Amino acid sequence: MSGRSANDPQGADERQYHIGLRPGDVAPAILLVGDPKRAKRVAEGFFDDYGDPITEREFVTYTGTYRGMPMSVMGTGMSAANTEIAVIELCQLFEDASSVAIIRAGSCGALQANIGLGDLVITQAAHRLEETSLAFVTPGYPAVAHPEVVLALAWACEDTGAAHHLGITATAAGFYGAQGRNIPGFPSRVPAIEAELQRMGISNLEMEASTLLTLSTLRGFRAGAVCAVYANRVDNTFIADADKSAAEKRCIQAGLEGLLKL
Ligand code: R1P
Repeated sequence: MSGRSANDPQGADERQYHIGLRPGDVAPAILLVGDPKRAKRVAEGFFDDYGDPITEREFVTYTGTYRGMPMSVMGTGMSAANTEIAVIELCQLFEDASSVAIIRAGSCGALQANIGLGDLVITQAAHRLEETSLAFVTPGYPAVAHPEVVLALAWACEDTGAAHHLGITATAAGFYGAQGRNIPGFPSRVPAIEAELQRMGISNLEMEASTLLTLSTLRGFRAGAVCAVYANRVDNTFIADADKSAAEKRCIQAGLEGLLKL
């Protein structure tokens, strides 16, 4: 036997099993992004300096400084399940969870006509349509962004002039069926979900925020999310490639400036 625990299978060197990180490898100010290549773009395009990336499976982490403040960026890959692993293992790296702040800088689809392609949506709370958080809390449990993170992100957007909206984010369990997308041969069982969410006043739809926010409340760290709008589900439009990179940059900058203000 290895002496390792099945419940928490970190290595003897204290390296977390899936994310490959040890205490001291990451700063307590963390930007989470879905796309691992976005993590690279954050380090290369925004950090003052940074060390070699640490990679394990699909998780990739860079640690450096942003405008003099130690920060890390982790690419988690997509989904609530990946977010659960990333957040729980990241929390094992810190003795005092209250010192940790995590902001997700993601992409999303807008559910309201007044939210334009390339705008940013700052999550105030999330509607939990994923199942990962149900393993921790009951269906009615609120997934709420920390108010200091919401204010920091809104302030960051004001500072940088990024068009932004505050609202409720729905977090789905998948990209196609769970978000009502009908692909030939793969009919969604919930084809009207975007119209229903729109009627409920929900701003945007993505796949990670509610898991992050639920776990943040449980563990006691500050968390929030800001997403760039790549699609609008009301008029069925998708951002042009030429505009996508600029929208991603605005989102990353909002997230990093938000962390700076916390
Ligand atoms: C789907 O294309 C992915 O993009 C969105 C969704 O939440 C999902 O992860 O976020 P990211 O761009 O951060 O990955």
